[in-house]
Amino acid sequence: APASQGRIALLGAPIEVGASRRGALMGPAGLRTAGLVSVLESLGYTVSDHGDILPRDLTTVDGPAPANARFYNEIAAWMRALSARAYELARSGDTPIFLGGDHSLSMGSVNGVARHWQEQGRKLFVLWLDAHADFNMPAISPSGNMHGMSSAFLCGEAGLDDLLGSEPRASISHEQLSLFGIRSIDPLEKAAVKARGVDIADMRAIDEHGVGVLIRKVIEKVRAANGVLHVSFDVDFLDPPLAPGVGTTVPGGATYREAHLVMELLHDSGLVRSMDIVELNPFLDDRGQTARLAVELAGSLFGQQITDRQTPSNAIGAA
Ligand code: EXY
Ligand code: MN
Ligand code: MN
Ligand code: MN
Repeated sequence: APASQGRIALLGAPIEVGASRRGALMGPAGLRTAGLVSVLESLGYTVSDHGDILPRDLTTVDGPAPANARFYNEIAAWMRALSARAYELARSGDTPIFLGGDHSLSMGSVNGVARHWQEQGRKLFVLWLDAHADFNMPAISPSGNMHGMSSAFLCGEAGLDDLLGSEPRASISHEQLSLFGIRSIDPLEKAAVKARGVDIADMRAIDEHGVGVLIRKVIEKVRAANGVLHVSFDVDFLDPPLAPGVGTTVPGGATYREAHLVMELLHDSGLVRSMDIVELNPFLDDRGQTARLAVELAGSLFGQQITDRQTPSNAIGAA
């Protein structure tokens, strides 16, 4: 194995009530079964698996819930616990990977990680690899499903203001969010993304320019601000035939090589400090193929190379 690369901490969050279909609670187990720990160890990391946060560990929330936010109280309880754990893991110096569970979990994981970096005087940028923008809020969501609200919540959009209770809310500006791979967006959500000027690489832009150019733009933005990067990877970013194990497939997603190249370039940037892997639904998967691809892609994000030819000469930041 290569020389020590540092420490990675895994934390599972088997939450599924943010989505409309059940089964994402099996996601953390699916990722472990597909070999996540051994892939990361083979790359030279020391991996500590902190297991899953469990419903019995949560402090009950039973206040009044905002309208059109399904399972608000349950999700609030998850997010308070997750934000606190994410903050502690980031502060320990480990690189945390949060295993979902549906995408609502990022409201807690990213908030906690961002709080840590804010204390260090570094801005946390968030790359949202997803078929969806997840930029709804209760006032505009067509479904009330909270996994469709997480990126907007993180940017401080109004409507879920007490979600984190006494857990400090990190401030992430719209400029720190990059949506990537988007191909399904609701009408009012589209207007909101546009009004806020959120940076968005939709699938048409990817078709026109290629993922290499567009990911380098994200990397340049982070580097110019002396920031660090969190990668929030929704497996529905991938094209459905490659990744059937997700409740919200949308045609026309990232190909196998596009997805790997995104991860390889992000690795070479040296800016990635944390990751979510979300929306894997093993109940819908085909013989583990989606789980295995998600693990492969995590491998590329953390340094797996085809020919061990590290940092192509044309990559951003190449010596
Ligand atoms: N935009 C739709 C909604 O808000 O209901 C669908 C959201 C699906 C979200 C998935 C996790 O990325
Ligand atoms: Mn999502
Ligand atoms: Mn999605
Ligand atoms: Mn703004």
